[in-house]
Amino acid sequence: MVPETVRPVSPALAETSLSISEPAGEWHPAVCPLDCPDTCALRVRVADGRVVEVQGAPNHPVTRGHICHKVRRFPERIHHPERVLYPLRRSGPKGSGQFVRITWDEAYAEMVERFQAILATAGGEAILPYSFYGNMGILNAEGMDRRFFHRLGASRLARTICNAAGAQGYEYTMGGGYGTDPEDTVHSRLILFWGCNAVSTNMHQWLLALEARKRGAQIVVIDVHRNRTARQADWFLQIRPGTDGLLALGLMHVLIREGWVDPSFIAQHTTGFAELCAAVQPYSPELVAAGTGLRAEDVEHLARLYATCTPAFIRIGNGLQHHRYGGMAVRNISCLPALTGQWQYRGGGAIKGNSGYAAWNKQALQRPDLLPRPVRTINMNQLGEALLHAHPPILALFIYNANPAVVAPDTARVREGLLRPDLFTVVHDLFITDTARYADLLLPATSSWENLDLYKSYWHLYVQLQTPVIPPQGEAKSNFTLFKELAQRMGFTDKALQETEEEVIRQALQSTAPWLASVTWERLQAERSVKLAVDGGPPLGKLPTPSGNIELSSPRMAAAGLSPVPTYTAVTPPARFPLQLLTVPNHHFLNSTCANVAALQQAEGGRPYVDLHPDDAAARGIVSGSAVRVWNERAAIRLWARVTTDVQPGVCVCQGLWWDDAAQGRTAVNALTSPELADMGGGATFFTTFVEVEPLHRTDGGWALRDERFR
Ligand SMILES: Nc1nc2c(c(=O)[nH]1)N[C@H]1C(S)=C(S)[C@@H](COP(=O)(O)OP(=O)(O)OC[C@H]3O[C@@H](n4cnc5c(=O)[nH]c(N)nc54)[C@H](O)[C@@H]3O)O[C@H]1N2
Ligand SMILES: Nc1nc2c(c(=O)[nH]1)N[C@H]1C(S)=C(S)[C@@H](COP(=O)(O)OP(=O)(O)OC[C@H]3O[C@@H](n4cnc5c(=O)[nH]c(N)nc54)[C@H](O)[C@@H]3O)O[C@H]1N2
Ligand code: SF4
Ligand SMILES: [Mo]
Repeated sequence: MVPETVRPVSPALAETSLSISEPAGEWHPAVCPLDCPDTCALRVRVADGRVVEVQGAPNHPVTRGHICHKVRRFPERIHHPERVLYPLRRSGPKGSGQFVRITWDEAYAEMVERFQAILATAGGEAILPYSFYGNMGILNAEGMDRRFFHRLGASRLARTICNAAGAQGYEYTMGGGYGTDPEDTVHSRLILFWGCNAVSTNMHQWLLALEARKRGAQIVVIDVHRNRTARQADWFLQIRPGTDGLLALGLMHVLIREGWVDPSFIAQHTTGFAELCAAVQPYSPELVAAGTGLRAEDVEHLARLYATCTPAFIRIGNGLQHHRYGGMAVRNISCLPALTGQWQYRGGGAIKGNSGYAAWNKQALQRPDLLPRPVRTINMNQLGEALLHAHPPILALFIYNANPAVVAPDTARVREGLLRPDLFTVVHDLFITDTARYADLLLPATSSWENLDLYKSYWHLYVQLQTPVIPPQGEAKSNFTLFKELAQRMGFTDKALQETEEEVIRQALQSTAPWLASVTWERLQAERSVKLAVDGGPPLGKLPTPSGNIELSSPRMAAAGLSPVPTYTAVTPPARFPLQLLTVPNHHFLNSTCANVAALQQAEGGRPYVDLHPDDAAARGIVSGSAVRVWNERAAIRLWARVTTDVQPGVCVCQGLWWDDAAQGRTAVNALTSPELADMGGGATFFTTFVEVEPLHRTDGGWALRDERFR
């Protein structure tokens, strides 16, 4: 199949670099498809049908020619020798990764037969789609796939693994994903990176902060470990994990006590200020210091900075909400800009996520009306439990855009579920990931640059169009094409399952959201990147909260059984597992994507490390560079120790979602993480995980791993 349109780059994004000899090939505009807030505008050079070079689009107002190492290395990923190029059927035991090549006809026939048998005997709910945002394009991540599974009557999936708790916490206050225009943050005078490792995870926000710093801004980082961002901050506050909600209460306490609030903004744009004042009254800096591990004077000083450096901007990261009470932590922080009226100033305010503005017409895009009857919803954070114990049982699992055997919490249980002999598992991916190893059918996926798609960012305010720059590799198919063809084979005749990419995009753009008014198919074709019509940030007075205002006290929270005003709940480690394990993203992978690119593995030190404080290491006889066993009630895994004061006593940090490595006897770190749900939104609590660590010694029989003691 030849892509619909393979066009050279438009002049606006092309701006050829001044190299002495012109490199071979043609530049094409592209969009970074990864689940990263920056959603960069790219230009990619294609020579002899292969992507050979990737650069940031020089003229894009946010990308401005800069991109990360991961995506510079994308040619290696796209043309990786291990890419899956043909449909495969399992030929060995589940999990073995042994497959034989089959045709698409055979693959479709098998899926149709299995799905129809399940529909006839158990009903559609016995089929579960499992997907996330391996590719952020709406057609491939939440378009034709959703239509297909709705029509099938499959169980629905609550896609909660990333930001569900924090997004809900923010939503209670602000009504949705409405924050500051990041381009305005060059005007900020104080930038707080709060649980956000922007240097690695949101590099253009970091570049904007550097520009603000040149104009006099201060950069403050609040994090549990000295990450790459903290190293470059003007002030780094090292906080105990999961205590951010308490710090926010302390800041509000000081702001209100000192009268450092904006009464007219509060009166005009908020509700519940009196209730908030009563709620924060007990949280003195001394009390907050005791819980957060900070000093009382630091709490006072931060409050003073926040009150006096206007505009002040808070980048609320994802890290602080991957905790048991992560929803409330974000809820508390999201009240701060309202107290000092920061939303009035260009460069003031906060960003948790900006997805609210590009509000596609979701009904038109995903067509939930195709569901033949109401069905259950399964929380993706509890995939293991669902595969092992759901009633009625899940008989077929269809995984795409995701790698749950590595990224989901409690992967030992996920894998136990994937081993079920009676489970029919289809995986659609570009690689034989750890998840794909368990597939009965493994289908080859195109990379995003082989497809047409539409992208928004959950941080900046541009909507971008991708047209294919290379043809589908091998026999790979996009998610869009796969589900459309599968629908046809299933005998579904609905028009919604036959539409073209352009038709679906046009429908998604038929939205009542005013910010999308500027975005049309025609403009996207001509300009590639179109800015949303956001005028000065959140729609104050017309927020989609019940009152239309910023809700400092939220009746909806009370109705949901939560405290209507900011509050804090402490979590204490169990005596048996005294170390809190934070398994955070690393610099060179994107979740588990890119973890199979050798150069990027090397850049991360070649293997996964666990950072331990010298006191914790000494107490356990652990030295830097040695193999250690990290375990809890769920699993035991091997990692390598790095002894460093970048972490606090009682905390260990392991960066990056590495795949299994049989040679090193290593399993993915999520075997250890908690499948408990957060306080809000059914969110994940990866970081409320407690472990013990001990040295591992090489024995004649290999590494001594004594799992059986603890299982
Ligand atoms: N290089 C790279 N970039 C990425 C990703 C990646 O894997 N690699 N992943 C992408 C995705 S899907 C997402 S959601 C974003 C996530 O990116 P961020 O929003 O930056 O969130 P995290 O990296 O999960 O965590 C950020 C920081 O929070 C800290 N943290 C953990 N617990 C706490 C706490 O209790 N309090 C405080 N204050 N800090 C805490 C962690 O130590 C970490 O340094 O990044 C995206 N970009
Ligand atoms: N311990 C711990 N676990 C975490 C996190 C953490 O911080 N700590 N972070 C969590 C977060 S924030 C997130 S968002 C999740 C991310 O979890 P996932 O969304 O599962 O992310 P990836 O690991 O990047 O896996 C995406 C997969 O999609 C595939 N893919 C890419 N493009 C396409 C396509 O067009 N079609 C198909 N069919 N497949 C495609 C890729 O090859 C890759 O295997 O992980 C979560 N897991
Ligand atoms: S991963 Fe993020 S920073 Fe890197 S190119 Fe993609 S959008 Fe840009
Ligand atoms: Mo995420």
